Amino acid sequence: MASIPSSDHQPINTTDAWRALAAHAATTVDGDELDLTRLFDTDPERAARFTVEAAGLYVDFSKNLVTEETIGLLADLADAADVAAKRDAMFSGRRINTTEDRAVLHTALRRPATDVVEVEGEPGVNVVDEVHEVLGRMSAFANRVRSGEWTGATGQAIETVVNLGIGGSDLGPAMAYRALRPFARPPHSHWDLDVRFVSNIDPTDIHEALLDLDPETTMFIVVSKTFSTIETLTNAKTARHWLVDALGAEAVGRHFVAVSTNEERVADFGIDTTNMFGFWDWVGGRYSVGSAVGLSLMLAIGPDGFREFLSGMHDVDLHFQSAPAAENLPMLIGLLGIWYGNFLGAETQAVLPYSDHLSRFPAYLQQLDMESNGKRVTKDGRPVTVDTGPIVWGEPGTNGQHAFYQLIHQGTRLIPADFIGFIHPSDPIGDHHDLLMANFFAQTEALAFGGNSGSDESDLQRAFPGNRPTTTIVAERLDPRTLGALIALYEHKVFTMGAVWGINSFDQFGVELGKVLATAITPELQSTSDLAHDASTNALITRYRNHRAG
Ligand code: G6Q
Repeated sequence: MASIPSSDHQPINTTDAWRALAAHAATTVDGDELDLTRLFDTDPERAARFTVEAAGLYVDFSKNLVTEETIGLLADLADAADVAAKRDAMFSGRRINTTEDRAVLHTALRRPATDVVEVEGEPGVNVVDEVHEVLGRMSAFANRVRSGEWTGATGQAIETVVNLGIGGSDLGPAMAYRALRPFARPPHSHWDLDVRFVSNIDPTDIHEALLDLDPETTMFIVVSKTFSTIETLTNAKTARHWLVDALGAEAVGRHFVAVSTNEERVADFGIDTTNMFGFWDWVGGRYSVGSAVGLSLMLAIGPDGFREFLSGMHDVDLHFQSAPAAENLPMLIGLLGIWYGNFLGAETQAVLPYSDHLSRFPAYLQQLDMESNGKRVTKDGRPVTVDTGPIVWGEPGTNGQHAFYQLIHQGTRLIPADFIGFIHPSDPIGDHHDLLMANFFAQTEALAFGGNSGSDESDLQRAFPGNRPTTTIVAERLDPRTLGALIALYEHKVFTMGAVWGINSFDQFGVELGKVLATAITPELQSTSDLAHDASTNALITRYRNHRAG
């Protein structure tokens, strides 16, 4: 097992770097030195100096509440926490997920075939070879389905793919499919391969997904790392009944494939393991969209599109590994998160994509960030001494503008926000895109510089104080490569923050608790046995039982 870096044995807030930032925060806030209007007025070069471009992403940090000194001190903090050494340990296959004794190698999923990476303690096994072997099988399969060569049991081509998975086995491909739908038409075909995602155990989810589908042209991908998740297995059983009722049991092999690390359970479920695509324990669920978990995405956008998506991730991996902290996009975004969360009192982080295709991106980042850094114990088992992961939330613009932006503009809380926009529209129609982007630029301007300030009371109601921090991320267009880059940007942002706090960003015991608790209550709902919960839970279950029976 990888040893815990010595920097993690010292509480981060007792380091000189942390104290220097605390002192800097006190003087700059009290001295009103973080006033964006003044910072821009006194430094005509500010926009240029606080903008970094890498991997196709143009990121303007200048509307953040920072000076060059702040960035220098944050870089010192990254040094004190050994972020670069921890990053290198992750990329090289060290078992940095110490509670589960696992390597963390989602970055190996997007490496070129010529690279070599071995998991610590497993010499001689190049995981990159294994990755490319599975990618090759996925590509061959995707080509067969997309060309119509793979047929269902009655000889018809597949027109709809239903992904059955939850959490990390759903959010990544669901978000990415929504983002890249304009790239989803198989060449020479007359139909768009429709991909649907069923995750919730609520029967409505699968009911509505199957309502208008034809079993003869439908394929199910059961995605579960463990192949023991109750939601996914329940949905998979329901889907199998639906198919078998229509086409008979012998049809299952043509209509079901699996993505999992657990071959035995896949076989027990009745899926032919030649139609199974594997991945590895060193790929965490929320980091798995670049593995076979992304099979539904590959079926939609094709193997070439999927490889572009992986290349975008790899571009950011290389940048994260090589750029100095002050020019390193994921590190900067992560360190700004530390600045706002730990020194300026922000509790949340908004993510506001100006693209309807990114409507699931905030939810995706919510899992990535909150499941990774929602931790209260450091890697060496002591309670943390500072606040950790922020609450991540957001909605696409301009919808959010007509809803919650009020609070960001005029509320009492500090809400740092990332704005994400594109030069070219995914779906060019009239002047929609210019109108969208006019709002995008106007919002960050108003948040930074405010307006309408007056002195009498009615003016105050209408005044916008400004000085609300934003980071603006602009890319040419939302294509597979750009989406890959955006995902890796945030993965490594989350890594950076976890590394500074000295926590393990790669386990998720909180998620696992939910799986255990519900399993205990399910039989109680279907019996009249005595209940031994707290009084509230007993009363709720009893009411449910009585009213269900009624
Ligand atoms: C992700 C989490 C969690 C997980 C789901 C599904 O990092 O661990 O969201 O992905 O609980 O698990 P399975 O893939 O094992 O079904």
